[in-house]
Amino acid sequence: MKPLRNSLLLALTLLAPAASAQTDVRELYQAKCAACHGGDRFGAIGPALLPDNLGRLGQAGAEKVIREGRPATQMPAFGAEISEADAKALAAFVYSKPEKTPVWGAAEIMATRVLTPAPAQDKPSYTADPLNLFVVVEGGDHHVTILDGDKFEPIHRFQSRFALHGGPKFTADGRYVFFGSRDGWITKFDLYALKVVAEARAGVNTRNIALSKDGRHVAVANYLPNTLVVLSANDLSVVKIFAAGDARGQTSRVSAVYQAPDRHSFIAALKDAPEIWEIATSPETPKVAPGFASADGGPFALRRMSTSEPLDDFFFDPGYRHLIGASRDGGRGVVVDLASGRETATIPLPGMPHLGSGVSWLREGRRVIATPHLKEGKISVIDAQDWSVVRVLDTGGPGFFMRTHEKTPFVWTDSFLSPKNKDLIQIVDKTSLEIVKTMKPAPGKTTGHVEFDRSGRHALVSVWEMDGALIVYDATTFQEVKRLPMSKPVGKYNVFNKINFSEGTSH
Ligand code: DHE
Repeated sequence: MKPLRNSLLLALTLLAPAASAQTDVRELYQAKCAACHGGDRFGAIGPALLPDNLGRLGQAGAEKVIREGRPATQMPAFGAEISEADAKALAAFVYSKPEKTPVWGAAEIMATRVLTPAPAQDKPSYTADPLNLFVVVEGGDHHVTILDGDKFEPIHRFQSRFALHGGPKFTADGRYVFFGSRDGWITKFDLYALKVVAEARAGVNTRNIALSKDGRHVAVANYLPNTLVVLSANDLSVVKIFAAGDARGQTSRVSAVYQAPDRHSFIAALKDAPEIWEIATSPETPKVAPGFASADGGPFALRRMSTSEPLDDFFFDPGYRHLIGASRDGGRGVVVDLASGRETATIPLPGMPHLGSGVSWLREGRRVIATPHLKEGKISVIDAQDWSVVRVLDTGGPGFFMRTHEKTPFVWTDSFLSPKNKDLIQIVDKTSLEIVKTMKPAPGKTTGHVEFDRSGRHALVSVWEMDGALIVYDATTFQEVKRLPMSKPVGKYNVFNKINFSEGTSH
């Protein structure tokens, strides 16, 4: 927030009626919060204050932020100005359903668009290998660090939008990277010029983004409103907006969208309707995507695949022939053959699989996939030919992320969600499926999310705290090589591994 904004906020705050338990919560909101978060709670320079946007903060957490402020952000502490009862009332208010449904169509998106083109250059403005950069999302103070993946030295750091979520998406040449925030902001960043070149707000509550194989379009999955938005990757202008819902008219949130590179398509998960969407991104789509009827061809043609229940959180097998979706009750995975569009198998996956974090590798000549469980300390290893469960491994606790690389014999995982063992990193042998090493990189601190460098020789691990760190490990000896201080580095993404769709990382 600029100093002028701060003075404006301060003036509004001072002019506001003295807070008391009798204060109407709406008036209080308008006086204290609306300047930054928008009169309608849909967000402005501060994030949207709606239940879905606030995620896991919870009402008690929101009350604390109202009273104490949020470190390393522009959110001031209101504890000295308003009573405890008013802070509680405000927290309950921001967790209530909004009075009006947000209208966020092409006009609203285009009105937010800002273009800041970088000077033309055909080489990076640094000497580091541009394909071995790591893009590190630091959620603590909402920044992004660009890290040299050979020297493990930061070469640039910039402020991001509030609460980026999901993996950033890279153009095939590794030059541009796109970020999505939970508030719907899409940011295009030039990795040669090290500069944000375009931004637009594509939704009020957004899940994630995907880039088409030809690099020409960005798809945005939204919860609010119920839309899937296609933007031009060039200048983030609106190309198409799909109202999400099934063929019978049941409207739905879009819980995720992915690029299926082998099929030249986007594949989207509908949260509230038993349907999977496939969207053509090229005239080639019907030729390379079995099941996508040629009559469906044309830009952004939509193919609907009916499922027995809504599926969110997807994993694809290499080649994008099958999709594995997580059932809503979290007890099983459902395999959908993308050629026939039909469910062909179910996999018992109790303990809520986190398929988005799945990885895959060849084990004794057979392709396996592995996924952590969010509700128990287990990893399921599945045979991707017959969908049988090969092994269920016991880990130190429920984990969120897994990573491997074609050139390492190991898979790394965390116990991120375990109250007792949130500081554990465990390393699994890809052949024996035994845990070969358990480490505590920062005892007592939440530790997780691993990403390899392009060679597979180093693994980078996050200490997920405000005064956190990125720890570089030798991926063969498991010895620490370097520790870089970072502000809650929620995720890190290696350009080479991403643009080559490495089987060991997320896509
Ligand atoms: Fe995520 C990726 C869904 C909560 C951090 N998360 C994803 C993706 C999905 C997803 C579908 C894949 C999108 C992509 O990369 O394009 N996440 C969900 C949820 O449904 C869930 C459980 C509840 C929610 O509130 O949305 C959830 N996620 C979280 C968190 O609480 C995390 C730990 C902290 C945060 O920042 O919100 C979190 N999610 C991440 C990260 C990735 C991610 C860091 C990217 C992982 C990667 O390596 O690609």
